[in-house]
Amino acid sequence: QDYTCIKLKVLEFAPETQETLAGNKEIEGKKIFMVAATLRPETMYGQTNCFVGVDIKYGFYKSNNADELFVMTERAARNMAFQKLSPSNGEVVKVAEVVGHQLIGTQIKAPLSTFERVYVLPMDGVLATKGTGVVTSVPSDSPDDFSALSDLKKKPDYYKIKAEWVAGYEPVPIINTPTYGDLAAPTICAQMKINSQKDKTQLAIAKEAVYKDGYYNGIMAVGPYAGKPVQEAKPEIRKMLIDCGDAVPYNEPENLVMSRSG
Ligand code: ZZB
Repeated sequence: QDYTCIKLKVLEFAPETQETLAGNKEIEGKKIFMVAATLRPETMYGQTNCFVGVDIKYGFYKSNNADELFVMTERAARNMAFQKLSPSNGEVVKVAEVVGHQLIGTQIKAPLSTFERVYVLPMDGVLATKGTGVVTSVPSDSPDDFSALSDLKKKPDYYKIKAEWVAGYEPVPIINTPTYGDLAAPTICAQMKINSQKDKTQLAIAKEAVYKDGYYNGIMAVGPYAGKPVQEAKPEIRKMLIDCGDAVPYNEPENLVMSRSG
């Protein structure tokens, strides 16, 4: 899989992470990024939050830039070390570690997002075995993200989040599709009566449907490629993000990937 890893700059860590990092000299003065693997760089305009798994371990790793640390799974760090994304070839240097639940409530800056700051939130379906274990959320075009974000809005206490971390973060229309309009994920979730992120079978069908419609027939509704087909905009937006340092290319061998559909 040819992923684009989006660098979500940490503006302020949740208190539980701050406690773990306190006094850690390796952290001082560094820019720290939650690194999210995506196959849909053209959707980054619609980011409303970032998802992590509450029980997944996340390390803070030295990157190929001495000023920048990457937060992700150990597995991703090992892969990146052979893709020129660590201090030297094959070298993995972890300077801190937290468990996902400690990151919940962390504020980040998501490149291209219309929101100035977004929050790190919990999602059940985040796989430690795929990408970086950090998922950037685009509820307008991803049924998984829309259903998870909706669950959080309905039951903030149950998910141990503050209501203000999701309040006002509505799906942003970024891509027009012939079948599902400009809010494809909310539309298909309503049509299929998907009520929660636990509706896995239905969500897999919804994902496939909006992915195809968005990719083959979608027209960008925002950004410099507004009016252009998604297929045309996708590589351009990917390049733009990489060129300005907001993203890095990351490859994962197909046979090592476990997809949510199995
Ligand atoms: C932003 C985005 C916007 C995504 C969208 C999808 C969609 P696939 O095809 O199954 O390989 N993802 C990445 N890492 C993980 C993980 N560790 N656990 C769970 N989900 C993960 O799916 C690739 C997508 O799965 C990635 O692209 C990411 O979400 C998510 F509008 O990033 B995507 C219709 C899908 N739309």
